[in-house]
Amino acid sequence: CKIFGLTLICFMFFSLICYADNPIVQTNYTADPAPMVYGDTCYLYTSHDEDKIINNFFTMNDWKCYSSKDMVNWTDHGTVLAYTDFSWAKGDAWAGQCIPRNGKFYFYVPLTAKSGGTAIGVAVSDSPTGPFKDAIGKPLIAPGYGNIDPTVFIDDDGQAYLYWGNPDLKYVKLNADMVSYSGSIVTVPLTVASFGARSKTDRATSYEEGPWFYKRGNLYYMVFAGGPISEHIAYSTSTSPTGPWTYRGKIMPTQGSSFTNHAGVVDFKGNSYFFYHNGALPDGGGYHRSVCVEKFAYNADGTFPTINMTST
Ligand code: FUB
Repeated sequence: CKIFGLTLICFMFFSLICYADNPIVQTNYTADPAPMVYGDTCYLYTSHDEDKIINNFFTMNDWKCYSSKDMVNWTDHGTVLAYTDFSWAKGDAWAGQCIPRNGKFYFYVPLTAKSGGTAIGVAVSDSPTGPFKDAIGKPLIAPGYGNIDPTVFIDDDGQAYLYWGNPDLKYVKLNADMVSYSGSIVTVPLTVASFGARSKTDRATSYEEGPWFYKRGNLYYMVFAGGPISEHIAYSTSTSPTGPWTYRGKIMPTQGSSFTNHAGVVDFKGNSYFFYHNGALPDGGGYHRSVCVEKFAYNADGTFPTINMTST
């Protein structure tokens, strides 16, 4: 009985610790969470804010990977890709997303090109934990303006889509090889009906950046960071992977000390999880961010509940 009592107290204690364990990563500043469910594991790819901030801006050189089988205990797989792995890039390892296809793992990442402008590269690996290497030796999306924050999704019919961008939201249809695309780049019409009204006139809608594209049932979701800054997270839905989109409202209000936020959403082992970032670690803030996760349940009609940060 005494042992049982002790066990019960220990269980309650550790349960409390485990579920209060935001930020997920407390050994590095991490941002831009991109969860990927593969088999019985949730992999979490993050960008990485360096400890030393240069010129009061993002100082970001590489991407990290973590994994969990229970959303409580996480394994650190270290750095799995860096801007230096792309011969054509000169820095700015910002928000990426990885996806499995045919036994390989394709990691789409934005970079600043040596020739100038932002571009999207694709790296490939035989393992979700890398090592990843540049798949094509050149940008997948050529250098231009605002080519950041790629999100990738493969539809039930096998067609893969890559969306990205700030201030525009763009997409292409990827070929089955996942390292090339067909057709031209499409710019999504940013209307208030599709992406919500903005409280300032600097942009047409609340869409700012950080799209996260996926499908649940027959509905396509575009979760995104909304402005003006400081960012909140909002979403739109569509019955087609290419829109038109209908604005559905805010998910996570502006909270915490990071002026950006960036979401990733997955279902894993029967539950839904909402990943985001904030400035919750000591010395945290806009250039020292931390990735967090909240378990949530969709409303019966497929809409999101409001999700608040449990640590800021
Ligand atoms: O991490 C750098 C940039 O901040 C990302 O590309 C945006 O989504 C925002 O999180």
